[in-house]
Amino acid sequence: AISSNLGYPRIGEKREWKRALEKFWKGEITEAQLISETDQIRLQSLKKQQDIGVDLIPVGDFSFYDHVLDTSVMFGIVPDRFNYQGGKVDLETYFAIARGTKDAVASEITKWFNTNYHYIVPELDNSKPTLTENRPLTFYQEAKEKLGIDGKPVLLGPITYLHLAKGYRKENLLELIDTFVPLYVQILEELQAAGASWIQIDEPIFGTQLDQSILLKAEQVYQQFAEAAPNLKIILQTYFEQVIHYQAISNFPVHAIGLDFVHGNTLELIEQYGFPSNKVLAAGIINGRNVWKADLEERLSFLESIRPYVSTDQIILQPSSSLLHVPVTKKLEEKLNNDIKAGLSFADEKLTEIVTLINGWNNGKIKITNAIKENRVERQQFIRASSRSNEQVKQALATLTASDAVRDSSFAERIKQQQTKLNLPLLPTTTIGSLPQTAVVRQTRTKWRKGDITNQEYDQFIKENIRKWIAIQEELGLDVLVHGEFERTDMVEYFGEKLNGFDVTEFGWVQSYGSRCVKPPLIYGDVSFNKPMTVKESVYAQSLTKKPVKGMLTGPVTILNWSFVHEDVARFTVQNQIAFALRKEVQVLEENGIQIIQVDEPALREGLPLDERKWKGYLEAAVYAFGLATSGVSNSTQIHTHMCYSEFQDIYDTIDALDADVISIETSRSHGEMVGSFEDHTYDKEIGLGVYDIHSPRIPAKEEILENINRALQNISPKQFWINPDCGLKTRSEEETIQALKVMVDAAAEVRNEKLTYQ
Ligand code: THG
Ligand code: ZN
Repeated sequence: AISSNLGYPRIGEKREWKRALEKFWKGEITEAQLISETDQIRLQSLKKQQDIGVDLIPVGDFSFYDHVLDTSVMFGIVPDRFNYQGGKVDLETYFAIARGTKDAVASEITKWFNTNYHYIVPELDNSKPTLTENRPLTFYQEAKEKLGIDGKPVLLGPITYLHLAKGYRKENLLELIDTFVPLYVQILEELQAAGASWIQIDEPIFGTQLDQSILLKAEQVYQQFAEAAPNLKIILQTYFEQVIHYQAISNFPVHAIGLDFVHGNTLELIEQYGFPSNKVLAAGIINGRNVWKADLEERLSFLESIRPYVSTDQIILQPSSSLLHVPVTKKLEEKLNNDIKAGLSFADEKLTEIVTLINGWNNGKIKITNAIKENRVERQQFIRASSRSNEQVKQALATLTASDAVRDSSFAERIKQQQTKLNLPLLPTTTIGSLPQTAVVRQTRTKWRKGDITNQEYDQFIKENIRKWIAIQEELGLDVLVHGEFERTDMVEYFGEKLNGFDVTEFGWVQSYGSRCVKPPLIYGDVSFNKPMTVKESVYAQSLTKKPVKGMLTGPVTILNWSFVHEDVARFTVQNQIAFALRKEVQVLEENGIQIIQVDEPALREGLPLDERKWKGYLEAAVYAFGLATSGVSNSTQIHTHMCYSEFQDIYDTIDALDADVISIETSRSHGEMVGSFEDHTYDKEIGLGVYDIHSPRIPAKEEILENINRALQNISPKQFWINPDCGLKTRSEEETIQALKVMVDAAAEVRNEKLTYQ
């Protein structure tokens, strides 16, 4: 067996990549400097993989922004508005597509399968694909010349690439695939001529449901690839899920099939249908999506269960997916508790695990090496750490039943009591939660974290911001106010720092989109409520005004989805533990006079499993957890939730089942579509749809907002409708925010008067 990697993080150990990019965008370094800095990061990463002893090292996985965009520009797919004239796409155009210019809006970004990584959606429209550069070849030659690495170029496959693209009609997909085949063929031929031995062609789309016609086409395509470059060992690589059409794919005429043995039940597929004796199995057996140390002895015995179907020399051991989704190395973490650190494994450590497995297994006989013994000792140190277990929480959860996750009364009854208490006008106005985080806010937080200012000074600073913005919101005439979340950076990290069972890292960054990164908290043990997390700020804000101030929490589904969760209990159990802790927070807010509590679930839709057969279980668990978090309050306390733009139709019943009194949905970039979905469904609870796009620095015109409101009111009763902007005000300036909200409040007043007159 040999070892392989599918992709390495781009960002560098200390996010050097991000820093270089952002400096370049600000004009602080030249293009040549950007290139030289990123060359260095890339070569260091290759060198590290070489030193660890990885046999097949991926090349061409590097990107200046996103690998889907890299694929687009390689094929000359550039939207007309960027005035592309043919030939190699320069960096300026590349970044213009990703980030927009003052004359042309950026291409859309969207989530990469079920991960937290976002790619740039290819816009095919009428573009004619051509090969503008052989990217995999460039990177193959670089690694060979500079480091003597016979790398494995990585290429996004045509079936997946075209499924992710937009700007064509579904019925033309098969023909469209044919127009790309000659370009792929040229890439493969040139790689073969340059002496490459392997190529990894990524097709994660095979983890989703596909039509028979696509599968047949895909088989023909790979037949053409194999014929074009017979000496190139093609690995058809899938990941993130067990493949749905295993029988079809395992017979594709390629050298190797890459399968994810961590997510889904791939072993069962092999046991049922076998594995072709003329192919190599690239087995993803180390989790590429999580940060916990694998149990290597368990992995070895897992390999033994694959052995009846594949001979030892027919196997490649590798992570389940690219390591893009995990941080680079744990070696920099100096503040973490030792027991927790012992249980961690980031990208470098995962590659070491693979090499250790190879040494322990290679000749087909399991040999317990020193490295495997060490793995056992360190894992036990983590597993047995006393801080991980909380019997009280386990017992409390064990006694819960379905009725613990539902409100006391129906919505019809609750809303009457809430109206009496809140006395809100028709079409109430509010915002989603965060208010502008100025440079001063961010600098002050950094100073506080470094210990340059005291807790008291920091608290005082946050209070001043809250006071300032409560006054602004009153002045604007908003009906339901927010405290502004000045105390929070990333919302998940904020809760992660405060709940038991969580910890946060110093350098555990992963790329989210472009140069933007997130630092997911670690959930290392049973989760429980420690002390109030948001009460101080909410209560202070409420003390300044007679209008209701919303309490602001992040929901259990989102906290789970955006964290690295340990693997020894089921995810849904951890989700319920988080929900149970939030339930306590919700109750404490209520006890302290907060009458409206918003529990956001922006990640609910994006966490849907790739395999539709798993949707039902996922959604039922989500509804239960949300209910557990929010049902502990009296009827007269109003529960809100918020979701970011999502293909709402897919989860309509779930949104209804969450039973939130009010939901707000980010919509303004697709207002018509979203509103239209209310024609087909009756929704009886209250709802706010973003009435202007906060992502644009332009102040919206009143007419524009009126149009959005009136369009919504064609399908939604004014008695149910709330008026709010989209989420994300924290990224806007104070000036812009105030001006835009003023227009929104004006527009709301105008519609309100009309409706009252006609009633
Ligand atoms: N939190 C978490 N995950 C998320 C989001 C989130 N995943 C999906 C979505 N939101 C991703 N969106 C963003 C938006 C902004 C940033 C990252 C992801 C961002 N990050 C700063 C950066 O990279 O400069 C981090 C700065 C810092 O704290 O040092 O701007 O909201 N968990
Ligand atoms: Zn949102």
